[in-house]
Formats: sequence, C-alpha cells, structure tokens
Amino acid sequence: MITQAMTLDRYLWQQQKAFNIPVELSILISQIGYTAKILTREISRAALVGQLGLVGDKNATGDAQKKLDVFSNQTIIEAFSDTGLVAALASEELEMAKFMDCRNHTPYVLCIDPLDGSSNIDSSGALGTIFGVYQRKTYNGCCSVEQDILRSGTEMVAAGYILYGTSTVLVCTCGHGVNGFTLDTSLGEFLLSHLNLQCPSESKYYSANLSYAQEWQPHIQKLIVHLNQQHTSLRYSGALVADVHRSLIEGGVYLYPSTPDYPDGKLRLLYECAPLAFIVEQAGGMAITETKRVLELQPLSIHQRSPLIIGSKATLTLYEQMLQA
Ligand code: P6P
Repeated sequence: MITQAMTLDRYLWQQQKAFNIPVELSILISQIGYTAKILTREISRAALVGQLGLVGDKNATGDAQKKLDVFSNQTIIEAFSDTGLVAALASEELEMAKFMDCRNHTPYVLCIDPLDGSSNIDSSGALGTIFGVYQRKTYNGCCSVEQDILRSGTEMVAAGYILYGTSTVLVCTCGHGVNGFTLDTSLGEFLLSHLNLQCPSESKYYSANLSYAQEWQPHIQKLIVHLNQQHTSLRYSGALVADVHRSLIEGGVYLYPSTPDYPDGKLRLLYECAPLAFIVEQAGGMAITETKRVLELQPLSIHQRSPLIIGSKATLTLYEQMLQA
C-alpha cells in the first residue's frame, strides 16, 4: 500500500475519535508540527543565513539569547495568532505571559520552551522544543495567570517535545499513551515512527553535568556512584530533550539536581520539567524533583525552577529507596 504511513494529522484524528479529544486540541498539536517544520528548516540552514550566535540580549530568565531563540519564539507566536486555539502563551523567551486571544471560545493555554539546548546551536548539536497544554479555566475576558497558567502538571491535557537531531522527531501525549513521529522532509509530513512508546525500566545511560556533582545532595551522589558501579554509561548532550528522548528509547535517567547556588535547580517547571514529566509518566517512567512527583508541584511563577530527575522507573525507585534509607 502506497499510503499506509500514518501521518500526524491522521493519527490525531483517530485519537480524537477513540478518546473523545476536542478537535481544537488535535489542531493545536498539528500546528505545533507545522512550527517544527519551519524550525527544522531554519536550524539546518542557520549557518548559511546568519542565524548563528547571540542577539546580544538576555531572555526572560536571564539566559543569553541566541538569534534562533528569538526566531523560534516568534514562529510560535505567529503560528497561533488568530487561530482561536491559544488564549495565553507562557514562553521561556517572554518575561510575562502573552495574552493571545481573549475571546471566550479560545480554549487553551500553551506553555513552551521554543528552543531548548540553544548552547548547541553554533556547534550543530541537538536542539529541542518542549510544550505543555492546559484547558483554560476562566472565561470572563482575558485569562488569569494565577488561575489559567500557574497550574500543576496533573491538569495538563497534552504535552510533547520535538527533537531536532539526526532526524526531527515529534513525541506527544494527550493522556492516552505516547507516540513519536519522524519528519519525512521529502513529503513535509510527520509520519508515525514510534508507536506506544514505553520507557525501559532499567537505565542503559545516565545524563548529568558532573561538574556540579560535589555540590549535590548526598543521596544524589550515592545514586551516581551506584550507576557508575553498574557501568551505566554517561551521555550528556547539553540538550534536555535529546537526553530525555534517549532515556525514553534506550532506558536511562536525566538528572539536573539542586545545588547550594541553585536550590531549585536550573530547569523551568512550567515549560520544561512538567511537560516532560507528563510524557515520561505516560510511557511508564517517573519524574521527581528530588523528593516530590514533578506533576504535583504547584507553580508560583511562570519561570519557576525545579530540580529534575526523570526516566527509567527502576532507577528512580532505587533512588527513592536510597532517600528513605
Ligand atoms: P548545563 C539547556 O540550557 C538546558 O536548559 C537543558 O537543555 C540542558 O540539559 C541544560 O540546560 C544544560 O545545562 O548547566 O549542564 O550547561
């Protein structure tokens, strides 16, 4: 059969019917796929069109802003303007929430890291996009940051990431399992390539910036010693999405723990930790801060940080046993 490949849109339509998912949510994820195609093109030609390097500013969270960070954020904003899908946007690249469409029929809040791992841009390393979607709660005019955006991850209705690596892979969940789609650039279509992803229980790899190891809590250091004794190989790409995707496919754990200088770690809860936690839990893995389930954290601000340990269930269960010991 010539057309047996399952496109992202066809899969979303099937999932919509099977699980009674609103058509607007399917269209939102499809539109994320559209932005991923634009970013795939721009990332691959960045060196040729002057898109490498820094803008010279810092972003909302104080990180040096790369030209592609700005391009990615603008691409997301334009892709959802006037669609009637996204009422408010919380982005790593925007200090404040952006109220996109205050009309009452606009159903969703989108939390997004448009370009994760941008320190890899100039060296052509892996990059990613991470997103989480919430159903709007208030419908009297514009959204409320407190009531519509600062939500615990358990209220998420969809989450996903795009990995811009040797291929572009979009992985997403609407709460009914996790599936991955690989971009066929000759067709311009995301095609189903990873059906019903399950995170292997045991870790083949672990990902962490060991230059901070001496500053981590003792039980984190104990876990690292155990992983090294098991000859669990270290793979650390500098892009959270790439390391979490590897953990999901091969089995592994990614750690970005707290340190005395960063008591809440480095990563952002709303648009990095929580969406990835939703995905990994849906695939049978686990995601914790150092003591709590990430999805149960209640954000107090848009750019709130959180420590993150995420990946294979057996490894995180062992860590929790070490914690209790
Ligand atoms: P470090 C990228 O800036 C990021 O948010 C993640 O994608 C990545 O895993 C981490 O930070 C890298 O941080 O401190 O090891 O350079």
